[in-house]
Amino acid sequence: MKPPIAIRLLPITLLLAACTPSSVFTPLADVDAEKLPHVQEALVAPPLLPAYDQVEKGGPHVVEVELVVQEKKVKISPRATLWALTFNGSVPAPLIVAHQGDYVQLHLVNPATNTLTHNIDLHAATGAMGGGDLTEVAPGQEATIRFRVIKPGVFVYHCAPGGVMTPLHIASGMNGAIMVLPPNGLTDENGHPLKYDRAYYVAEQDYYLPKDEAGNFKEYEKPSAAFADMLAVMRTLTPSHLVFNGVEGALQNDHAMAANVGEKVLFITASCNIDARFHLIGGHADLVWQGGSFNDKPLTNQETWFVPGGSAVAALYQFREPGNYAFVDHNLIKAELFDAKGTVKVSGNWNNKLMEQVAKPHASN
Ligand SMILES: [Cu+2]
Repeated sequence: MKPPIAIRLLPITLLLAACTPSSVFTPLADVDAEKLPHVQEALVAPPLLPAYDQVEKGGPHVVEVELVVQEKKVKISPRATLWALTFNGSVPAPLIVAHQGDYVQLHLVNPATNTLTHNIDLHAATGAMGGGDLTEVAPGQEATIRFRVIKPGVFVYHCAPGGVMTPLHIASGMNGAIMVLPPNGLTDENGHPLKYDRAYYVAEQDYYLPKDEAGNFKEYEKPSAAFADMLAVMRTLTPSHLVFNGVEGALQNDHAMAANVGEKVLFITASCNIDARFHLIGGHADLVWQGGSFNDKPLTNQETWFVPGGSAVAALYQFREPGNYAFVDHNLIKAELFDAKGTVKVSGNWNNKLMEQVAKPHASN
């Protein structure tokens, strides 16, 4: 006797279910945020990342982070000082790391010594204004939001007080990024688990500093005193400064990023406002998660990767040769006439099988 039709179709149904990829529209398993374990993540200044696990242990969690707004004068080049608006004192602001399905509980503090109202719009958060409306804090106030990170990838965050204040605050340094790893870590272009050896967060920053009649960059008594002049410069869409990680030379010489031959290095590259194109001179991006999504298969062997303003992109490279690698915006006018560049200092043994000097420079016959 034949089994009922429903039972005969069951194996096919199960097979189809197993083969159907989960959709971006499939909600994550429901959890009670009140009952999840909390972990405190101590944020650090870029290009470094806080301590975290690439593969989540016993998740999901509530990842607690604190951002304290600091309005402070920063010398961004030998001739220019800016009233930087910062989260935790650095430009860019710290990179936050969580895993898909976690909650991020963010405590935003605006000390009474500050002069302006600030908030935070997180591109990794879901809901109108990205948390901006829920976190608006005047000097002397603080607020906390908790949001679930439902999409894996890299995302920027920034201050967004509204109107022209938003680009003014972003172009004064008030932006950072979040990396939301898949719970089981990254996967390569073939879908295999991928571990990396170290990671750096590099962001391009555009500034619009006004000059006086003598051609010197102006200084102001407080941040808001600069805004009318800054807006006039911003209207030209021509930055006065373009730098990696906040100030000229932030990632060069003694501040170069370190790596060893053989290591796989993940670069979280970002630009909150202006389009950027990252290039590692003498290397490549073995893998690029273009657009920032870790759900998507990474592109392979990219020479230069594009980072549209208002986004972050992750790229991974395994260094095969030692040396000082220039890491640039390959609009080389931005790299060399401005300072949109850094250095990766790679230690190890040179491999002649990859490149060697066959004849030293000598006079031609
Ligand atoms: Cu702000």
